[in-house]
Amino acid sequence: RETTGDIRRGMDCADLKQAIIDHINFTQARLVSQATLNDWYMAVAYAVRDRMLDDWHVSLGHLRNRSLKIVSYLSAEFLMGPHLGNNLVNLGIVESVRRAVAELGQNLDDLLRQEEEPGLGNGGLGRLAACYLDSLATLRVPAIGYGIRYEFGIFDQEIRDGWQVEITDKWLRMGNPWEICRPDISYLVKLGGHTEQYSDENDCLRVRWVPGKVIKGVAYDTPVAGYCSGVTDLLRLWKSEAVESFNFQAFNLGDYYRAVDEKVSSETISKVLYPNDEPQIGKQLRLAQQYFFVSCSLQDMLRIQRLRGENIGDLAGSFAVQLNDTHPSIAVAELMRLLVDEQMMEWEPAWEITCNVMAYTNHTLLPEALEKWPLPLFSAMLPRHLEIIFEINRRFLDQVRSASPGDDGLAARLSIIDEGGERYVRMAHLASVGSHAINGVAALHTELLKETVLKDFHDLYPERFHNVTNGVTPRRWVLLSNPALARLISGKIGEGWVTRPEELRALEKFAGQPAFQKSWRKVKLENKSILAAVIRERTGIQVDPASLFDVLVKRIHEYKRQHLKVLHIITLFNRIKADPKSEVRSRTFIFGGKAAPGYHMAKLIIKLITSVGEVVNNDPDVAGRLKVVFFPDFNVTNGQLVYPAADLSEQISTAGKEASGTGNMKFSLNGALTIGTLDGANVEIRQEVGEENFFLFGHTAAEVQELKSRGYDPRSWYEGNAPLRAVIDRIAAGDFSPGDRNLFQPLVDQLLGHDDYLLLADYQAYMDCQDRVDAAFRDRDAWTEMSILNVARMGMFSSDRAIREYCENIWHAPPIPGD
Ligand code: 26R
Repeated sequence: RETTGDIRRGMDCADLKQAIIDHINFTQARLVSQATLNDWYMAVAYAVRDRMLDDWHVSLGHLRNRSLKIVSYLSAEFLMGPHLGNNLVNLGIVESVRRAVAELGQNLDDLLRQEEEPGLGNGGLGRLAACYLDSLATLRVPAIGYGIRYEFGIFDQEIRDGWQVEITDKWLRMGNPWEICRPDISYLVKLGGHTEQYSDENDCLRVRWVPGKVIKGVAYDTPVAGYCSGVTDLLRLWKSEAVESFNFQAFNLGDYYRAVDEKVSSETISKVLYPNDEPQIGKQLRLAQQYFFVSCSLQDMLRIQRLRGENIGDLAGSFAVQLNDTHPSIAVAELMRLLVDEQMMEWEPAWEITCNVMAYTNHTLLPEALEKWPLPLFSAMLPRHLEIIFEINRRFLDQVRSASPGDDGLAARLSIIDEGGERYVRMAHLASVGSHAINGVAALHTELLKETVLKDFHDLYPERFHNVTNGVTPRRWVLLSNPALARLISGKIGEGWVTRPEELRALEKFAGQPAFQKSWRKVKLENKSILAAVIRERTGIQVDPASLFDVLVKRIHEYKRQHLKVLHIITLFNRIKADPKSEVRSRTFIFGGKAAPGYHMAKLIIKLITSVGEVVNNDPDVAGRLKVVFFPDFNVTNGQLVYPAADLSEQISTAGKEASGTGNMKFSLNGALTIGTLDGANVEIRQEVGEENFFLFGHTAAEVQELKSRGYDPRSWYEGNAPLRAVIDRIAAGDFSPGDRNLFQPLVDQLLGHDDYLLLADYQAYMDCQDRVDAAFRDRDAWTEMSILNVARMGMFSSDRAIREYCENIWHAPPIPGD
């Protein structure tokens, strides 16, 4: 058929084909006959992007609509995952593009695999930001995600000799068809130097910041399409560059190489993502990154405010700024600086605006993860901000003291400055003082936040505290990643669940139906076969799709207790070795996740997993009944393969340690049953799906506290439990480390000496619970019914629900009317 001639917008198969060929010829500058797979991918990506632009322009136009509030989501991380598949889903053009591509002799799935995912995040926090952008656009809320365009994202993981090896993530190598560079949208950012006082024309005393260095931030924009919503929001990431003019002096003096050095050091700021899942370290560059993207973003908001024709004084009516953890919390001081030093506003109105604009989300209670910056480092880089923070703190502590006279302990505990020894700026305190709303990310986490880390703030400002339990987008995590399940569900109850997941409840009445159960199992088995093939290809390990797929994928951390899972595996191994004929059910244990490069214990845990796998997988007595797989390079792309193939989801962190978890939601939404502790969002998942459909074990957060306060002694748990002793002794004896029997000694020492995360105390409960899992899996119909009920009752964990709560309770941001 003829094309309609609309090569940029047309949705007919013929239009799409023409558009793709056009991009091969004129964007990739290739003849179709010479085009590589990457050329095809790029051409399809550009053709799809073209089709997002009309909506985008309309949506960007709404940023000027004074009756709409703009959500400004400030995050050092956005773990977006591959764009092409998601955009096809959200635009509703998967099938038409698949056909067009096929008629051009290409396979869409091959092209989808060609995309290198933008891994601009570590894990949960960055992926949450990505799910939230999807929901904001789907719910038609005007929003801008502001962050950093890292040239190198989270490292790629390879496994060599059972150890993790980090490889630089050169994701931009082949170009990025989804971003649009906006050289005209750029801001100057100052660093270092000193401050001076001066009198303005009204004889008012003011402060001027004379920087030691100035860099430039350039906007790179990526469209974020809502699911069939007509709204496309904006992800704006900043790249750091040298300011051309700044070092002209050096250049003129003939110091050409110094000028080039300047350029290199300026570009360093947005060069690489920090693997921040490790205890905070005094990394100067990281503070520079945070300040850099926050300053660009706030300057951009002030520009938009002017474009809207509104006063800077009304900023809080135009923007709701969400601080995704403390990483962007320097925004509190930076907005004060912009308002007071540059907009010449008085302190009090500036402070009122700042507090009304800002809101802060806390994502972790782990003390070692709470950001604090040594004063000398801070003042060397941000001298003016330190003065502003001192002033914020002075006024704040005056209030505290007048409310609780004489309580110096309280003032010291609340102070933004930690003065107990070496002095630090406590970023969580800065964020809490400067925000009108503070929230945790799951019910339990918010309660613990109020009782522990932010207790004094809660006593002071109880009305500021909210809970918003995390959510995940059912578009990427079901429609895109598990199309077979999506089809099965929609065939039964229609497609409304994609935006109204409470409709999944309608599945409940089919949960016991044999024919439906059979189709359900077939989908799961197909997903498992697909994963099995990939496992074979990437690890050489052959696994049986009929076995129970028992999956633990997440960042590697002691608190997440991947090694507790290893203790389980070795326990089963010991049962077999003690009696090769003993009945041990067939299971495939799948691990995945990255360890922070400097976190030695986490890396040793990976080595333990692969080493145990080496022994178990090849043991003649085991005879293939147990298989241990470490799936390398767990990321969004691989997650899309793994979650749909799981039978059992492992959520086994020490109670009180995992703020929420979001992988737990992805698994359950894809029909896996959960074995887990009462931690993070597990608590609410269990409530929703029903306790009879959830495998619970372990000490509660309160019991953990209690145990520790009474003086926890791991050795007594070890000595009192024979199977546990046998497991630990086997590791300590070097049974899994031939040639180096001391390899795992640090791990054994940690467990027997401190066991900070109470593995030994939870060991027996975990084993018993796993035995119940085995028994349950034997009854296939009952298991399938539980699986269906899990999916049917997971509606509340859609990120749409979470975003609605933020909009109503925290941002007061309505959707764009119409449609
Ligand atoms: C030191 C340490 C263990 C550490 C952990 C985590 C350091 C830094 C982090 C990053 C934090 C901020 C983070 O990513 N938190 C995760 O946020 C997710 C989204 O809210 C939660 O689901 C998850 O439970 C939490 O760990």
